[in-house]
Amino acid sequence: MMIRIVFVFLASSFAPVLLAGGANDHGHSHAHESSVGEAAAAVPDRIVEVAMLDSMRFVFDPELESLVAGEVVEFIVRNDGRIRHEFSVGNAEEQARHAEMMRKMPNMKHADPNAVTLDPGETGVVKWRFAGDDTVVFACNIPGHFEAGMLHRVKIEAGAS
Ligand SMILES: [Cu+2]
Repeated sequence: MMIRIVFVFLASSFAPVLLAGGANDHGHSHAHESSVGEAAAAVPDRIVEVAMLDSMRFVFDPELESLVAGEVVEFIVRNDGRIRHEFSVGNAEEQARHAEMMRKMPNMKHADPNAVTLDPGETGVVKWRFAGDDTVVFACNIPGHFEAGMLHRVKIEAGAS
């Protein structure tokens, strides 16, 4: 139910942005179509563990310094802190909108394909197929966390064909 409300909120508030960005090309546009790819059910090309810490850091294992268009990465995310954290995938603009929404509804817990919100000790999975050549922003949008540095940016490289 919560997801549906959020979806409607996103769709109504940001439709002009989506249209301006030309994201609506094949008529199957939805809230999680992004310039950096989409959630994927495919077998992952690689698996990356992500620890979320109260020092407002993501620790990627192995380190995540590059991404290639077309690859599917499964992120196994674990909250090693004592407070709630979130791991979300998006471009800079999407993360800014998401942060704004979180400021309005700070207790919202995500079950969206592009994000997991985890209480201390919890584990979650985000599986994502990267596409395009934008810069991915991995972010925790719990109010104050992004501002404190809880983000990681990686530019998507063109894939070998
Ligand atoms: Cu956080």
